[in-house]
Amino acid sequence: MVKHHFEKRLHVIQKQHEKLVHKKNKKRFSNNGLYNRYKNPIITRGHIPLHWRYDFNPELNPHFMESIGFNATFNAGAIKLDGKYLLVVRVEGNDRKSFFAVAESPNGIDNFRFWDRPISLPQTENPDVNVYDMRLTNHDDGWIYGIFCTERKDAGASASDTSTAIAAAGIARTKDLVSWERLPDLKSTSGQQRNVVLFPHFVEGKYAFYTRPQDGFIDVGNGGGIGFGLASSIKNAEIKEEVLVDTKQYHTIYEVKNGLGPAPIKTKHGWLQLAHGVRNTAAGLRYTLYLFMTGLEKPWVVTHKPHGHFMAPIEKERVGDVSNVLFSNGWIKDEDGTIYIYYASSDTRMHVATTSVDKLVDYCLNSPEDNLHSHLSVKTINYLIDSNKQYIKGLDK
Ligand code: M1P
Repeated sequence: MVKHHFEKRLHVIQKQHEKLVHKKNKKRFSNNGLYNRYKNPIITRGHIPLHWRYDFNPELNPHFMESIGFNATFNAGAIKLDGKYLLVVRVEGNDRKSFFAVAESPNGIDNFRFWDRPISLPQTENPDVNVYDMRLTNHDDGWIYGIFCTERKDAGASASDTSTAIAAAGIARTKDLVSWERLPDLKSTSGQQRNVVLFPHFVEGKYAFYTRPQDGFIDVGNGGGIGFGLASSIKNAEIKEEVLVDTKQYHTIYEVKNGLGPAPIKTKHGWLQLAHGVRNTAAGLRYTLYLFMTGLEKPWVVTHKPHGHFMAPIEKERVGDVSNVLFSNGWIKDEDGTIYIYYASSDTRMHVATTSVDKLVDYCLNSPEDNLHSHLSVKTINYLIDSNKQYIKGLDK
């Protein structure tokens, strides 16, 4: 009887799992024409392999109950290797600890399946309490780097303060996403670091990082934002000086904070950059994605920046563990110019949107900037209305 119960549950759960993993995705029509969303999320907690969750021994687990629970799968780094679309997913357990696990797809839009085991990340002498949000960079030096946030309890906090953490950029490198070498955390003078991204090329013979000098206690001027700095060595990476690339600003979508997403994509017009901006609302923080371009020779100088957000949470994306959040730290450019944007909604599940280098460059080059005042926004709209009227009048002639 018990055996029958075990087998029945096992059968149902396996069937459900396989159905979910093999579910085909469907491109949705896009009104803005900038990118296409897809019908289904690509990775959810339901994708976590069953052998990570259930004890398959009926003697030990006669009711076939889940013994290790998972809460969310989000904020994934992305890379294409040997023709496979690979995401290094932030997996969060029911115990609130995040870790990294690779999920692989043959086409980048569906059939994502986790590898056999999560990544066993080597530790430094100061063990991580929590790790999250890895950015992958295929660097000129031949390594694939994973830069991620590592958090530990603030040793200086009072005994009654059980939540203050110190965040730093952890650095690990690999050739295959299976074996990882851990290097010392990034050191910088601007306090804590989150959202750090390694630039793929050497700059002045040094490793170049996009940083986020705004979490810490040291005032970097202009209120902080996305920064950029150089480190002579990666084995002991230290940034002594950061310049600001994109500062947070009053009454914008990045008024409270911003951070770079994935490593930039090179185009002949400049580097495409995807970032998230955070603003406050009465309902809490709102995270949206925005796009800008930096110079080819000076990848720390913004050359084009369309107004406002490029992508914001819609429909079911709006709700989750931390609602009203879109976050992206991974994208892949294919040989034919297709770009796969991997984004998470509300710190809960992963999605994909597809677009192309041409479309994103066109958007960066030709969309109006944020002129920071309502009356100037109206002026920009009127400019488009006028030129449309003139064009349509010309058609009538
Ligand atoms: O909850 C939203 C995001 O909050 C943090 O991002 P940031 O440091 O830019 O504010 C991170 O915890 C991120 O993982 C999370 O998605």
